[in-house]
Amino acid sequence: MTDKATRGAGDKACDVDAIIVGAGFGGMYMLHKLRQLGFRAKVFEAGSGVGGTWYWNRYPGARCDVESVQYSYQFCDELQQEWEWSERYATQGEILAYVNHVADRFDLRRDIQFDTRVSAATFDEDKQHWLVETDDGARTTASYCIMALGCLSSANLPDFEGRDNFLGPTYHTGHWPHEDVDFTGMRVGVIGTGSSAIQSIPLIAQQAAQLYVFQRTANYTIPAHNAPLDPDYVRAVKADYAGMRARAKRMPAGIDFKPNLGSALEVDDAERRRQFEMRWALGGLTFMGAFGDLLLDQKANDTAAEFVRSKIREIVHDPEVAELLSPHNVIGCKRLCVDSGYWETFNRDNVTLVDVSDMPIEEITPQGLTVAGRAYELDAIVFATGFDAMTGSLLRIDIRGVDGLTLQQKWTDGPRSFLGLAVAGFPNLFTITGPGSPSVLTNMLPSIEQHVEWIADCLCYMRDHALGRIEAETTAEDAWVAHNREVAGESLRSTCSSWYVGANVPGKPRVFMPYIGGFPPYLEKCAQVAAHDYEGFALA
Ligand code: N01
Repeated sequence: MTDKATRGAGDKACDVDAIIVGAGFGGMYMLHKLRQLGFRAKVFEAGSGVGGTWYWNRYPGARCDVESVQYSYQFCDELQQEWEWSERYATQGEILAYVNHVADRFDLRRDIQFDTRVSAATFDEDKQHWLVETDDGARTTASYCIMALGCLSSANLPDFEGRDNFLGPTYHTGHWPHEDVDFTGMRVGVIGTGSSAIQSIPLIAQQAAQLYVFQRTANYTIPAHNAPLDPDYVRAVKADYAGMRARAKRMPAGIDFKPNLGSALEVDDAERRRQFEMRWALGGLTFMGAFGDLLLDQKANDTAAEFVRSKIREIVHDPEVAELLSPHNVIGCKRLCVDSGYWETFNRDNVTLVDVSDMPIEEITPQGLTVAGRAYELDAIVFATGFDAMTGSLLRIDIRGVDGLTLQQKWTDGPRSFLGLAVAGFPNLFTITGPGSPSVLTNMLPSIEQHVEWIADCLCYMRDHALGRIEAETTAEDAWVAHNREVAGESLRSTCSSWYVGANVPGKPRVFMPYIGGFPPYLEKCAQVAAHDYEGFALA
C-alpha cells in the first residue's frame, strides 16, 4: 500500500503520475494541463504524429463539419488569436497543421511516445496504481490512467465474404495512407454513404474513370457552402472570442449559432419552406436548428426530411437515381452529413449508384465484387464503412479494474459510466469524452476541454487532500445510466440503426451511447459533482 504521506501528490514510486493514452486533441491538452499543474505525465500514441482522428482520416475531401473558428482550442487566448484558419470548414490537412503547431508551441512531443500502442492496463490493488503495457513490451506504472482515445478511432471493416481476395488496392477512409492516392483512370468502388463517403465521393469521382457507389442506406446531407474566410469576419470573431465561446457553452451542442426554437408544425407551408431554405442556404449542421421540434416530433421531422428530398429531386437529373438517393428515415437520427457537391456528383456520366439495401454485397472477388449476381469489375475499393464508435477503442485494450474485472465484462450489455468520465470498478481511470458524455453530439473541442479541465481539477483535489484513490460509485453510475436512457428515449435520435446505438457493428449491444441531455445541463452536473467534493465518487 502507498503510505498516506505520499498519496495524492502522485505516488512517487510510480514511473509517472498519469499515463494518457492517445495524442489527439484530448490527450494533447491533458498533457499540457497536467504538466502546467506540476504532474508528471506521459502519453502513448499509436500513430507517428499528433492529431488522432485528423492524423488517420486523410481521405480525399476530409474536413471538419464544425466551423473552423469554433473547432479549435480555447484554453489559450494567444493561441486562438495567432492561428489563422483559411476556410469556413477546415480541411484535414489544415487541422493537422494546427495540432502540430499546438504540439510545437507547448513543447508537447517530449512527453509523447509515438508508434506505441497500449495493449493492456491493469489496476494493481496492492499498490493502488495502474500498470500499462505497450506493444514494445514495456510496462509503465502511474497513479492515474487517462484514456484519450477519441470516439471514432476504431475502424469498422465489415467481414465481407472474400474480402482479402481482391487483387487491387483497398482503403478504409479511417486509415488512409499518408502518401497521395491517385485514382486516375481507375474503376473505383466506394462502399458506404456516411459522412466519410459523402465527403470523398465528389473528389474520387473527379479522378476515377468509373466510380460505383454501393449504398445500403440513403443519407441526408446539407451543403457546406464552404468558402475562404472573410478577414472582417475573422477579425470580429477574434475581437470577441470569449463571447462566442461563452455563447457556445449555453447551446445544447456547444456550437454558437442562432436556432429557431419554434415548432415546424405551427407555421404554414410557405413559412416552413422559407425557414428551411434559409438554413439550406446557410449550410451545414445547423440546418437542424430550423425548428425546435425536429428531433422531438416525427411529424415535424417529416417536414425537414421532405424538404431535403425535394432538394435531391431538384439537383439530381435522373429521377430514379434521385429516388434511390432519397432517405426515408428520420433526418438527424443518424448524424447529419455536410457535403460539397455530393448530390451533383450523381449527374456525372462516370458515377453509378448501386443499391445494396435489399440485396447486400455478396462477395468480394479478385476482380471486384458481386451484388445480386452481377459482377462489378474494380481496380480499387474504398471501405467508407465507419467505426466501432465510442467503445471500440476502449474495448480493444485489455483494461482490468478491481478484482480483475475487465471492461469487456463490465460492458457486456453496453457501456456504463458515471458522466462518461469514470467507470465503477475502475479506480483512478478517466475517459475523455467517454460513452455517457455529450461528446459526439457536441462540438468535440469544448467537450474535450471541459473533460480535461474537470479531470485536472479532480487530480489537484486529490493531491490537495492527500488522497490516492477515486472511484465512481455504482449507485451514481446506475443513476447516470438510467438518466441517459430516459433522455435518449425522448429524442427521435435513439430510434434508428445508427452508430450512436452501435447498430453498425454486428453483435454490439444496442445502447444509445452519447449523453443527449445537452451540453449546458451536463456542464452543470459535472460542476456540481466537483463542488460537492466529488459526490458520486468514493475517495480514499
Ligand atoms: O461512417 P458511417 P463514416 N455493407 O458509420 C455503410 C464522423 N465523421 O466514417 O447506414 C454496405 O456514418 C453504412 O451503411 P448503413 C461523423 O460523426 C465526421 O462515414 O449502416 N454498407 C454507412 O453508409 C460520422 O457520423 C466527419 O446502412 C455498409 C457507411 O458504411 C462518423 O464519423 C467526416 C456496410 C458508414 O457510415 C462516421 O462516419 C467523416 C456493409 N456491410 C466522419 N457496413 C466530419 O465532417 C457499413 N456500411 C467531421
